[in-house]
Amino acid sequence: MIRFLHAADFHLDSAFHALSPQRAAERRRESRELGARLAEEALRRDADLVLLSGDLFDGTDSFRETPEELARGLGRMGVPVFIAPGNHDFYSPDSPYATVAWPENVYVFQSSHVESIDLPDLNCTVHGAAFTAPEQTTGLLTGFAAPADGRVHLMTLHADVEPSVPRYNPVTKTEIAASGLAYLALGHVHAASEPQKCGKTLWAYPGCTEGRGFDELGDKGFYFGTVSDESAVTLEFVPFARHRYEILTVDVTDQDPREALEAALPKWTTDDLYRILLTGETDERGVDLTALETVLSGRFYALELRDGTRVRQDVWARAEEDSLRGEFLRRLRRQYDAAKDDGERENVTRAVRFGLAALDHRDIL
Ligand SMILES: [Mn+2]
Repeated sequence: MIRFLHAADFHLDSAFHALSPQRAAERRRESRELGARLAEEALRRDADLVLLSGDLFDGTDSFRETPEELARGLGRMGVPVFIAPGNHDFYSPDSPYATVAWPENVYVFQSSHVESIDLPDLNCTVHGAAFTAPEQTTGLLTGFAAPADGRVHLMTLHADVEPSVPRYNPVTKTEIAASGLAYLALGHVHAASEPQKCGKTLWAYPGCTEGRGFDELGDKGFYFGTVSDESAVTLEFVPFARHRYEILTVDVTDQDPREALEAALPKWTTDDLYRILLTGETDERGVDLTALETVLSGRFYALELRDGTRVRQDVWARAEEDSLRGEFLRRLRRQYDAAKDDGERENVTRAVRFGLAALDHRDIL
């Protein structure tokens, strides 16, 4: 039996634009420890080989320490490691794959033709190919068929399965079924896919190892797999991200916003980045986002609060009053009813709150 670790899309040295400069620098520093952390996992799980399916670096101009640090980590694994460069980290003479000294156990595919490396001790052949430019419009798997030689055949590729536009190594399910591979280890899609079968070939995307924004939510990690001598594959998803991005919507109607929010949160959030949207109805004072943020921010790695609440119906009810307040509410009610979208309604809601606060000589939140 062969035990393998399959990971992809590290995107090391990503800019993390949405974070504070301090947090962004911290996350880039942390991300450089990924190789060492993965090595620990590979050793602890007794992996026989490691498949890395591209986009390990976010760009071709990464800091020099980043690939050096990754090379050191992968060297510590002590087992064969195969890298198939992707569109962000395509192989070229200037790429870190060519300019950094990679340890002997690391094999980087360099050409846009499938190469095959035999591992006789494991009765296994590992196939792979590289992006050599930011785009690869023809499929690298096209025409490939592993020989029926009794060996276990694995492949690592950065690829897009049945894409609408063929820019990133388009691969068809028919080609996967015809490949004769036991496992096709893919990279490129940042959400982990379920293991899928085409013919006798299992394939999967492990997704990225760390989310980088609110479009990459929840657990991120890698696949750990086994292949039997008969080429039967099992896969286990291993959550591995240091920080998760989560979006939470909390209805604060008739509740203290802080209590409603705390009730909706899981226990451990200190390592995670949260976007919390408050919805529902509030009185004319609305929600004090700044105060909420002050008391809660320590519970998160980063917190972003958004106010999507509406003013309660009984606030509008006073539009009937024959007073400045009534006149003000009547005018805004007309604007609210005529609003074309949520954004406009939010603006009117804000105007109601500010206006009523001014009329009552209250401080606005
Ligand atoms: Mn990619």
